[in-house]
Order: sequence, then structure tokens, then C-alpha cells
Amino acid sequence: MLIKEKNLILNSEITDKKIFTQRRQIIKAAAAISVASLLPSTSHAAAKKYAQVPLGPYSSNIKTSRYEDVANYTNYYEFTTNKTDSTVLAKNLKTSPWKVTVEGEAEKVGIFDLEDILKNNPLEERIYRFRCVEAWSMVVPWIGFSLGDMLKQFKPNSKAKFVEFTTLYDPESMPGQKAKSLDWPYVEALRIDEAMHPLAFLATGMYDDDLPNQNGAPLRLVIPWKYGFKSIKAIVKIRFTETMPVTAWNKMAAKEYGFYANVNPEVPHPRWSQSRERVLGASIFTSKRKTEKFNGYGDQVASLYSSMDLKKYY
Ligand SMILES: Nc1nc2c(c(=O)[nH]1)N[C@H]1C(S)=C(S)[C@@H](COP(=O)(O)O)O[C@H]1N2
Ligand SMILES: [Mo]
Repeated sequence: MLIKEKNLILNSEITDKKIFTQRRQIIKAAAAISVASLLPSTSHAAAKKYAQVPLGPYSSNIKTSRYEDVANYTNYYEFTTNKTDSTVLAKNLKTSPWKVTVEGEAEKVGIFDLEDILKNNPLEERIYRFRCVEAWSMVVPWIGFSLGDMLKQFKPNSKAKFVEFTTLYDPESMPGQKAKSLDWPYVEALRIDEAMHPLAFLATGMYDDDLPNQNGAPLRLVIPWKYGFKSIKAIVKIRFTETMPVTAWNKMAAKEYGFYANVNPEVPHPRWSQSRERVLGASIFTSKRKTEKFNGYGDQVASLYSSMDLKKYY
């Protein structure tokens, strides 16, 4: 069940799930052969954990980035401010068991095992564009579930106007937290109607496997129409609030990192243009891609902001 989003897809980018899966199976088979040739004949390549997870109806029908590019070029200040070393530095983060505290304006508050949350939220795959505020981008096949469907299970009350997310604070396992690169812990938030939008997603995996630690295991937000810093990693707390939460990047530099942070090529960052983006993995000779308003998801999300002046910096 695919929704073809005509305006945001270039023909050359279209692959349907079948071709995508076949291609991956061919790649998987090829990998199995090359590994098999080195191993005793009893070995076989294990199928990826989430290979059978269905592609959800809100998935974008576009070609994905290479796994290697997505997994080895990350922003994760809890470990380091450089893009490559989190792959190694985050290796030993203990992501299981994992608990999520739910607080604030809701009926069902408490401390929940991620395992139990997963039992109530069937997994699906969503291929989404992802655009960092630093003007690079990628396309990721996430595995996870609808944020809104999960939030409703906690029965937010009528005072719940915003929802706030907090990352684990543990400087022993997250050595970047010993530096003052941000005022820890990392906090992000959404207006409740943004959080309830069907595109808002919580990821537990990518590329048919668990999330690598450096990409935010075991639970991260994915908000495809907003700059990447909204998509907070390693979430340990969810809090429903009546007033707009103070978020980490906004507190650090409000003029550079707005609360809304909707992708908008017409509104430059104070220090650089947002009109184009460097696609991860593209050669340096490839011209940059034009950034789309709401990262290409305007048809679905623009109505959330009908009362706001989108030329303004939020
Ligand atoms: N806790 C936490 N979440 C975070 C970040 C971070 O440093 N810490 N970086 C953000 C930024 S700036 C981006 S662009 C994305 C990057 O996601 P990726 O590393 O999986 O590509 O994660 C976001 N979530
Ligand atoms: Mo980012």
C-alpha cells in the first residue's frame, strides 16, 4: 500500500518496494556467496532481523542512501562533536533493557519497559528524507512505529499542548557529556498536533536491522519535515506539557535553532543558506540537491502551520 507523492519524487528516484527488496535480496545473496566461499559449508548468512517488516503507507517512494554513509556520518554530541567517531565511541552504550519515563499532562504516566511499548506498537518501515540544519541530507529506511499512535496510549489530557523528549544522561557511557558542547541532557519537543501527525515517527531500527547505537538506539524520533536536530536520539523520557518546553539547541542559540525548525529553503540559517543540500554519499562533482520546503512533505504538513508566517524564522 504505497502513497505516491507525485510532487516530491523525481522519476529517476523511483524504486518500488519490490525492486528495493529484490535489489537488497540480490545484494544479500551476493554477500552470502562471498562470505560462504570463505567459511565451512554449513554456514549461511542470517536474514536481517526486520526483513519481513511491511513498508508503511506513509513511506516515501525514493531511493535510499547507502547504509555505510548513514551509519558512519552522524551527529551525536553525547559522544563527540565530530561526525565519524560515534560509530566506535557509542559501541558499548547499553541499550537493553531500556526504560522510558512518561510524565506530565496524561492519564497513564509511569516508567515503562521499551519491550512492553514495542508489544503495543507494531513495526513498519518508513523511507524518509532527512535534512540536517547543516545542509547535508540522506534518505533512510527506518524501522519503527507511529509517534502519535504511541502517545495516545498514555492518554494525554486537554492541557497537553506540547510533548518533550529527553535523551539519556550518563557521562560515564556518553563521554561527550563531560564537555560543555550543550547544556545536558539533550531535550527536544514538538507541539502536540505536530507529534500526532501521521508522519511523525519513532525509530528502533534502520535497513531491516536494529538501530546502530550511533544512530540513536534503542529509540529515537524521526520528524522528516524538520531539521535533523529535532530528531532526538536515545529517548528516556517523554513529558506532556501545557507550555512550550525549553529545548537544548534553542536554549544554546535561539537565533540559529528555532523551536519549529521546519525545513525551509527560503529562510537562511544566520550563517549559511538553506537553499541547497549536499547529499550524503554523492561525489564532490555532483551538484547539490535543491532543498524542498518542509523537506518535500509540505502537502501533508503545511496545514499545521497555516496561521504562521513561514518567511519568519522560528
Ligand atoms: N541526543 C541527541 N540526539 C540528536 C543529536 C545529538 O547530538 N544528540 N544530533 C541531532 C542532529 S543535529 C542530527 S542531524 C541527527 C542526526 O541523526 P543521524 O546521526 O542518525 O544521522 O540527530 C539529531 N539527534
Ligand atoms: Mo543536524
